[in-house]
Amino acid sequence: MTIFKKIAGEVQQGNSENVVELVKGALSSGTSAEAILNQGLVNGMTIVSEKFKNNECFIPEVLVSAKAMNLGLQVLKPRLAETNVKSLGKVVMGTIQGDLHDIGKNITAMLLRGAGFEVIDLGADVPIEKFIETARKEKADMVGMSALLITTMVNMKPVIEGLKEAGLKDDIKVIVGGAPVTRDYAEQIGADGYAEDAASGVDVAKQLLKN
Ligand code: B1M
Repeated sequence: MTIFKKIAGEVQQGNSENVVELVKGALSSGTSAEAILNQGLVNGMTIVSEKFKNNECFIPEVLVSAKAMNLGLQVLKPRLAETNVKSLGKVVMGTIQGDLHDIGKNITAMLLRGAGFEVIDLGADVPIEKFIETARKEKADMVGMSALLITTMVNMKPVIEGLKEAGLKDDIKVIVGGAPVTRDYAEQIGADGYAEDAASGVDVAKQLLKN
């Protein structure tokens, strides 16, 4: 079995310690950080994402795999910075103002990271202005908003309007999700993308940011 398959397998199993050891070993034997990332860590997480999408695994498994992948990524980070591996895009993400539900948002953020996006996670109950300010400051390619309450999903539209007023909307795509949000609603408020689950969120983000 190749080192990449081993790493991908340990990510799927959520064995953080083994992932870290294998990544360190691969680096010290001269394997490139980019190959370890894409063929090992990301491959493993992609399989977990697909299984999650098909109901073949559940939230706890996704969370442990994502944690294992993130720990492996921490080992690679200094090397990736040296080799300038290009991210798929910068996403500013959060649960909308008034809403404390962050489990779905966290999974989406983890899968986006796993797929190669840089994610700035603003957390939950994020004020409308904070999305806009951060998107501007960080020169984001995308803003991702999550809402779980019917009473808070209405706060997504002012973010999109605020991005327009700030002259940022032409350069920034907006993706929305969360249980009460629908494709129709996303269109109504002027979002560029909607995803009904976290794994589809990755597909939609890739689609929106492909050049
Ligand atoms: Co609350 N809650 N909750 N809650 N809670 C719901 C959402 C509710 C449906 C329960 C119910 O009544 N049956 C209901 C909302 C009703 C409505 O408006 N439609 C509700 C309510 C009413 C409330 C309170 C008002 C209760 C109260 O205090 N009276 C209160 C509100 C607090 C607030 O936010 N201001 C409240 C509080 C809480 C807890 C704090 C206790 C806790 C949240 C803990 C946390 O998140 N850290 C909680 C929980 C856990 C739930 C339920 C049980 C589970 C939500 C969840 O995490 N689902 C929920 C009932 C239910 O859904 N069965 C409920 C799992 C998660 C993986 O799914 O977040 O949908 P979800 O994410 C999915 C997709 O939607 C998508 O991908 C994810 C995975 O595939 N997705 C995205 C999500 N964001 C995305 C973003 C994307 C793309 C995809 O791109 C940007």
